[in-house]
Amino acid sequence: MLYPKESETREVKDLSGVWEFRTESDKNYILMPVPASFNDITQDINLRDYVGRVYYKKSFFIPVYWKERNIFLRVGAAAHFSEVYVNGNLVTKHKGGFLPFEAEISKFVNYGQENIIEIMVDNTLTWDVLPPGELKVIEDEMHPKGYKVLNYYFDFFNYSGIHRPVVIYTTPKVYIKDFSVITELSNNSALVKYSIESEGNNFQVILRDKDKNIVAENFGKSGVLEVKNPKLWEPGNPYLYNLEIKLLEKDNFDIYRMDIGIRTVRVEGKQFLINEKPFYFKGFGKHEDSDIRGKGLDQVINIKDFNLLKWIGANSFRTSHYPYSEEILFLADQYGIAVIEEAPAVGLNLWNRNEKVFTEGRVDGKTLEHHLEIMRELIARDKNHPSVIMWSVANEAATYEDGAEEYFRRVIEETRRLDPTRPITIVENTKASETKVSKYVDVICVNRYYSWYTDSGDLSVIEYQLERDLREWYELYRKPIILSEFGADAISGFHSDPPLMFTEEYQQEMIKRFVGVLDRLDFVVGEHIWNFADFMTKQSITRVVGNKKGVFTRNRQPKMVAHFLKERWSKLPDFWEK
Ligand code: BDP
Repeated sequence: MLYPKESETREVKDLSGVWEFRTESDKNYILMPVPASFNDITQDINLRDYVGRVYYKKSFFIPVYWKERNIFLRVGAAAHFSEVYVNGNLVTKHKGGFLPFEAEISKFVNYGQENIIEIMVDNTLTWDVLPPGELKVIEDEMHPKGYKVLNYYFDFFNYSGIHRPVVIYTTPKVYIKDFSVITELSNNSALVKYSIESEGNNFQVILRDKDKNIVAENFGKSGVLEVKNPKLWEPGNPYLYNLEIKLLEKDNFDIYRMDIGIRTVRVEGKQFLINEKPFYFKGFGKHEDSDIRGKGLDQVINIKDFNLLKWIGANSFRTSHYPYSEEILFLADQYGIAVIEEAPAVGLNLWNRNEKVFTEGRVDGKTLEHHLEIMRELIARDKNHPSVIMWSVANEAATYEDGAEEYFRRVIEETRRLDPTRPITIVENTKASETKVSKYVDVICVNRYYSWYTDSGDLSVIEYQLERDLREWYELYRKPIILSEFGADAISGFHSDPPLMFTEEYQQEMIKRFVGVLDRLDFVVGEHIWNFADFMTKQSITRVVGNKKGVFTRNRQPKMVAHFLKERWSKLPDFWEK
């Protein structure tokens, strides 16, 4: 699926801005920004914690000359179920809150007149959407009749609404629907293998370098571009070429351009190789989360975040726990930050060994169908980004359950079929001996919270427990390991010596001890700290206005440990033979 981009043959009308908005039971509309989560925009607690359907509405105009074109309406993401109406006609529906969807609306619009778009968004979580949840009616003497709660088992606030831009774009009648590139290296040249999806037949494909010089050209619907002495894309040194695709048909002349990178990724033995060099992941699990905006796209925050990643010496992050916006991936391509891209499969765990998750009525065949569909949509959206170097199919699922094995075998197999070029991982928090799934993946990602959730407050256990644990993983699977989460809540401004939990000293000391172990283990190929910044969660007795494991505050200011990491990561190269 192509990102909507302007060219000589395509126009894009961005409907971002102020929309009208109401909840299902409310007749009156209020003003609401798009993109943004609706939760933190007003002073109304009922809207902040609202569960159910909301309606967004806006008017727009379509010029008469667009009659000669195809007109598409595209929603970048809306959480979690959506229906889109144009002038009262249902034009598309979508399930899942973190991927785009679109519809051709040419036959529903009034040319040269006003049009109305309405988007219904429902944020109720069920067991057949990812991430899952369930609306429970509580029937006991402590609660009034009909009292409901939305239960979900993931640790971030269920921000809702239209989170990414809504755009209208045009194409010629016959047009470039999609394309994919795969890059390979041999000696001093690179092969850029491309294939185009279109009803047209005559194409010209041109690859240009940064100075706009043509470096390769071809004419087929699929083919190979050979680049002599290629400049490679890699973390820290992200060279981008521009790929221009032209559909050369008289009435359907179409042009689409995208910056692409030439690079290879593969796993061998203990190593994660980018361009055949052993890469070491330094970075974070992140969130799309910021004050007031919630999960709404904001390029101010996004560019600040990339500047902070560069400042601290990080070279990668994981899109924990869902696919991030396309805008973020374009920035990752440009800044040279490697991305582990994760499916929104989080909360597939009830944290109670007596309650099965992979069972009929919870994570079952319907969930699997949706998960497979999400992998298809995700790979279709992001296959051409050089920054995306691995897929993560889930975070902390109950992979010790019998039902998890067949479920994830299917998800991983489908992911590999769709994209044989990128390694696959699943992020685990089980014991090495208990998971039934890690044998199917290429890289082991493990989350660990020694001295935090277990032996709380006792930093002295870390070295012993972590080393034993990671060695066991390696012994059993012989695959490279990334410590994909570790960290402690630290409330900015809380200090104590000796270090006590929730202080900046404790967070720093914990992280220091963890990375000390990683340095001794040659099969560990990366360290991702949980989390880049403080973020909002649902309210609970273990969360102090959200999760405070950020190395930066929610307002993107450094805590003490940020300076330690900056120092450490500036000395640790991106590529090294451990
Ligand atoms: C891990 C989860 C992450 C949480 C983190 C924590 O993967 O989403 O926010 O723990 O508890 O289990 O801080």
